Amino acid sequence: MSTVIKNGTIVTADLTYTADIKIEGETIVEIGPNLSGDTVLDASGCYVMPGGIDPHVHLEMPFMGTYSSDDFESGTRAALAGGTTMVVDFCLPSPNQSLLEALSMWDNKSGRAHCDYSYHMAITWWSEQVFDEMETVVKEKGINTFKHFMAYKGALMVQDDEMYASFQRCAELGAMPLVHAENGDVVADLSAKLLAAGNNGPEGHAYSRPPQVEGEATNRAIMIADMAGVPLYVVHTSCEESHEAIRRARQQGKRVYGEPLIQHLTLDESEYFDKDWDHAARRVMSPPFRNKAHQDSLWAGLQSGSLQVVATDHCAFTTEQKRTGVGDFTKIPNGTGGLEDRMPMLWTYGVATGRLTMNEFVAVTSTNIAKILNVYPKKGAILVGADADIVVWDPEKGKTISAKSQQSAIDYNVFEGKHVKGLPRYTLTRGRVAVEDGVIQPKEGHGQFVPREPFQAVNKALSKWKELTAPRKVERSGIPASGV
Ligand code: DUC
Ligand code: ZN
Ligand code: ZN
Ligand code: ZN
Repeated sequence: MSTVIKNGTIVTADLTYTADIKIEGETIVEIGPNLSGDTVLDASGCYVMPGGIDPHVHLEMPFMGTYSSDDFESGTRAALAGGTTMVVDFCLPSPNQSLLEALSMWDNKSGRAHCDYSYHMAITWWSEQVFDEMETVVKEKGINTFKHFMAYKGALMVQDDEMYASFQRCAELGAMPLVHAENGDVVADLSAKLLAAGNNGPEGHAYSRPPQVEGEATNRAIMIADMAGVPLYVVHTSCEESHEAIRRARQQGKRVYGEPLIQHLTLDESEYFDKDWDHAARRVMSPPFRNKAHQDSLWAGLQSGSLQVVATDHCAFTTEQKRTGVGDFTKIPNGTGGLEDRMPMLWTYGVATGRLTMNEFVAVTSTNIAKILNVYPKKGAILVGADADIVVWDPEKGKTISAKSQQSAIDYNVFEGKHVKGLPRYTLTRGRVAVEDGVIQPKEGHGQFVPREPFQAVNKALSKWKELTAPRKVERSGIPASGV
């Protein structure tokens, strides 16, 4: 059985051209004019692009005393509805838990996925056991990325010595560290001071996490990565301070990547000063939304290439869950949704406004991520032999975003009321049509784990730090006698 996508304009990260695409089973087998097949999908008036990859989601994640409310079922259904065909979740071992045991818990949850997925492994504690298990995770489990939380003091936060040790281990194994870059000590101190002063509303969350805490941590992680001899991926880059550090590192030849979220690109800090508590608390996430100057910096980074990827950090909590934090903003579960809306929002606010070209859109929603995570060209490509993860994008199809019609399990949407233009006509996940004429055709369990090989060349792109600071043995005569 073959499927042909006809009459569309193919848009990849570097080309725009007219051709049909033929799919057999799960794979693209031919690209060219006048193809025929058993099933024909009409892409007239549409752009045919690699399906989106969201490299940063938290599905059914245990966090802040609860679980994020979208699981692999609703989360991947939301992904497909918005044109995303692969997600990367975070496997989060609890303190003292074996990485491999945590992984088997994640495998139990992900079996319901509608689209393909992978995991980043979080380093939430440090020991010889973790050091040893990292090798199995990389060599046998197909995971080449390790996440480090520099914030969430007393819970997920790693210390600098642990981070340095883990980064060196990543270097040995051909893995890449990721960081949630916020200075957790400063956040804890600012939070305590705000609460003591009676500032306990959701806006306190934003005051407790100014751009400086992110800039400091990003700089620190970049320097530690350089000393460990490993590249670095900075998740949810939200401000100029962090972007500036990434930009400078890249200019120096360091392999450092930055990932703005669609939320930070399109929503600003005024959301926290809305008069009702629920509105603000629903938008509490870390890092918090910033002002317009920071947003401009993020857009500029995508345009110039100093930032490479747009993600969501999808971590959805209901209003009821958010209300755990009434009277104490530090107890509001951190996280917002966005999986279904990332691609339409970025198209509307990026491509339709002229900030991004269509090719840049494909790069930052799919191809760059596939390359950075080492799954290209199986994912992120329209090429013969690639997985048929494809979105047929109708630039004329619009809607007003509303919680009433979303796939996500929560009761609100942070983009509520925003009008988007540009939506999937078809979304294909490994050849299966999961969105048809805009209507979702879900199939639980269709999604498969995508293993990711260790990186080959990553440890070569370092600064000259090691050479420049290599210890020199100094021969001395005249050593003073002790006690002099
Ligand atoms: N930030 C959030 O807002 N939620 C999940 C974890 C994180 O770092
Ligand atoms: Zn984070
Ligand atoms: Zn409101
Ligand atoms: Zn996250």
